[in-house]
Parts: sequence; structure tokens; C-alpha cells
Amino acid sequence: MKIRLGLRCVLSAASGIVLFAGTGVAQDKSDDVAGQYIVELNGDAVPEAVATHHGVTPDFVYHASVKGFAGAIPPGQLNQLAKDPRVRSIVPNRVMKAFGKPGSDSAPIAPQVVPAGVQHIGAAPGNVAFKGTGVGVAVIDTGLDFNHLDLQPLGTASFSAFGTSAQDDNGHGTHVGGIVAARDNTRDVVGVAPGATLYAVKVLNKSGSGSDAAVIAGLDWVAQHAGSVSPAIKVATMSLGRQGTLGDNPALRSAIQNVVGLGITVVVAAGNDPTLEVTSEVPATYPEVMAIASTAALGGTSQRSSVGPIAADTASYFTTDGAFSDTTLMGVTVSAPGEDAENISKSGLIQSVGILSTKLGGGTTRMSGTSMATPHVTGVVALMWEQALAKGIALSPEDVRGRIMATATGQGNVPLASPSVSYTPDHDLEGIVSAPGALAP
Ligand SMILES: [Ca+2]
Ligand SMILES: [Ca+2]
Repeated sequence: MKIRLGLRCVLSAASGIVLFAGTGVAQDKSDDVAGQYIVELNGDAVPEAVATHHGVTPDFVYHASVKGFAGAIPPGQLNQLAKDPRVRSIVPNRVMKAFGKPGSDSAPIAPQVVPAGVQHIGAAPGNVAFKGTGVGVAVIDTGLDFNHLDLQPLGTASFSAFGTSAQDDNGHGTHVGGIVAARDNTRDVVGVAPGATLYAVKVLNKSGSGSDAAVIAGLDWVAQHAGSVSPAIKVATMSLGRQGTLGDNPALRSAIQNVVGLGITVVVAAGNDPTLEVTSEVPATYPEVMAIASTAALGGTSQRSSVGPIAADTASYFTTDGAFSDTTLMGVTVSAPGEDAENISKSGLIQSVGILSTKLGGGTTRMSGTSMATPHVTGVVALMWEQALAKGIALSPEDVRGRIMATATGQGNVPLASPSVSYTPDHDLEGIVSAPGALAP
């Protein structure tokens, strides 16, 4: 029997921007960016030539991950473009958002704290033989804080879809980056792969919002630079998305497919709406990516006598999930900690204690979301790549997925079903990502 708890969920800090909070976030046609379209071209077409021919001045031109362009296109030109044999698809540009929620701030920490999520997946310093050294990780997000002392040194190359610096102006990307690779030193926190090098790929703005067109631009930069930067980019992390379907943006799907085709693992947040299946989240539904759901790293507390505390490895009240299909390769690949714990208040509301990671401007802060679960897996992929490079072998994204799924902790038992009334169990108990498991010979 399902335990009924409150529909609303209270965060530890009411201030700040609530990105994709809880349930009922409608993302239908109202998320189209008015008048903007993404045009995908045949592989031999020249995007600039097609745009010029139709009088379009694009905001983005894509060459590396997909051929095409995006920008404002008036209806008349749209009709002409649709008749051009060089055009493969035209879709409206849509809004994409970060999948993280701010929690309470905390002061800079000394000495270094090993966050609960890092410990829980077995990646605490000294527990595994690799640190992700020599592995590049693209953080496709709101940017990274270039001045944060616990992320130094960052990759020397970066990209912003907004024509400015890739310096983080929101904090979400910096938090995600710290979960992947905060340094093993004496300050702040430590990430899953503290030796990995982070590349800032800014596709979300100060509000944590972006678009399909900006995300494709980020993927295009990754495809173009992954092999030429040092260290090379082997994994990309995307704690973002929108509601959608497998086929609603062929250009975005092509861009992901081509990045994955370069041997780069793409790890994507499943989404923060527990009423949705991952098959209705883009890009998490794409078979080429690893979609990550969120669990609590630790057991929580309960102030309500009729309800026990929420145990470790319980599905987060906010997580989108959905069973993995061996035939379609769609669904959640694995779960990972997207919050430290969930506590139940006297009134029966679930309160999330966020993951501790690096804060924009220095120090640490807590955030919750599938945004925070995803970089735990990304860090494990970086560890796996250091191991592979030491052996002189390459890891295909399917190798990575297979090993991570096969070695997850607690398969068949966890995630435990969330007691939140918003959550519907998918009955696929895929387990929690394990760093030692993924690195086992
Ligand atoms: Ca540190
Ligand atoms: Ca599941």
C-alpha cells in the first residue's frame, strides 16, 4: 500500500530560482521559442549557403555534429525552406532547462569534506585506483566558475552559446562540475573524478534556461573540439532537458548521435517530474545517451509518527524514471544520488537535503535534482576512461553503459519506491552506480 504524503514538497531554502521544481511543470507548445526554428540539412549541404539563399541570418550555424542552422525565420521563408531539397528537417526551437534545485547555502569548508554521494558510490579518495586524470569532461550547462579554487585547473578551451564568456552566471554548472571533479585537496569538497579536466560548454543562461538550438551549438563545439583539446573529451554531461518525444527534433537527435559516434559517452539527467516517464523527456529518452534517475544517498528522518523515515537508495520524490528496454535502449540506465537525504516534516511534507558541491563565487552549496545524480555517473565514466587509457584501449559508449548497468549496486532491490504520492514505481530496480564495480577487471 502506498503511503500518502503531501503533494507539495518543501525545499530547505525558499529563495533562489526554482528550476523545474517538483510536479506539474507543463512543457508543451508554450515552450516553443517564438518564431525560431532549427533547420537540419543534408550532409553535403553548406549551411551558410542555404541560409543566405533564403535570406536567413542564423543565430547558430552547425557543421560538426550536424549540418544546419537555427534562428528567427519568418513564415514565408519557412515555406520556401521546406521546399528546398537540401533541407532534411525543420522544427521549432524549444526551451530547455537545468534539472537542479537550489538548497541551503553553507560556508566554505575546511578541511575538505567528502560528500555523501561520492562516498555512497564508492568513489571516496583512496577507495578506487583512478582519479580521471587525463580525461576531458564537457559540462554542457550554465558554464563553470573559472575562479573556483576547488575546480582548478579547468580546461583551457570553452564555449558559450551566448557569444560571451563561458563563466557561470547561475551556479548550476559549477555545482554539477564539482560533483564530477572537485579537486582532492584540503578545501571544500571532492568530486567523483578529482583528476578529470572540465570543459565549460555554456548553453543555459543566468536563469538556467536555454534552447534546443543552443544545446545543439554546444554539442557542435564538443564534436569539433573533443579530439583536439588536451586532454581529449571522452564524456559529456547534460543536466538539462525538456518534455518531448524521440522524434520531435531530428537535428538534436543527429547531433547527439554524431557526438556519441565519436566515442564520447553522453550522460543525461532523466528529469525532475515524477509523473513523467523518461521516454517523454528530451534528450534523456534518446537511446544513444545514458539517462540517470535520482536517489537519496543516505537515510533521512521523520517527524511524523505514522510514517517512518525515508531510507537510503529510495527514489527521490522528484525523479523522473522509467524502465530500461534492452530492445529500444530507452529508459533509465542507472540511478545515482541526486540528494543527500529526504526528511519528513510533522505535516507530512518531504524535504530534500541537497548534494554538497562547489558554489559559484567560491565555497560550497547544496542542490537537489537529477541534475546532481547525473554528474556522479559522469565522474565514474571519467574514472573508467583513465583505466582504459592506462591499458591502451578505447571504451565505446555502449561498453560504458553495459559495464555501468552490469555492476550497479543493489540491482533487483533498489531504488526503493518513493512514498511521495506523485511517484509511480517503474518496477525496474536498476541499482545505484558503483565506481569500484565499473572499474573491476
Ligand atoms: Ca577539494
Ligand atoms: Ca527504475
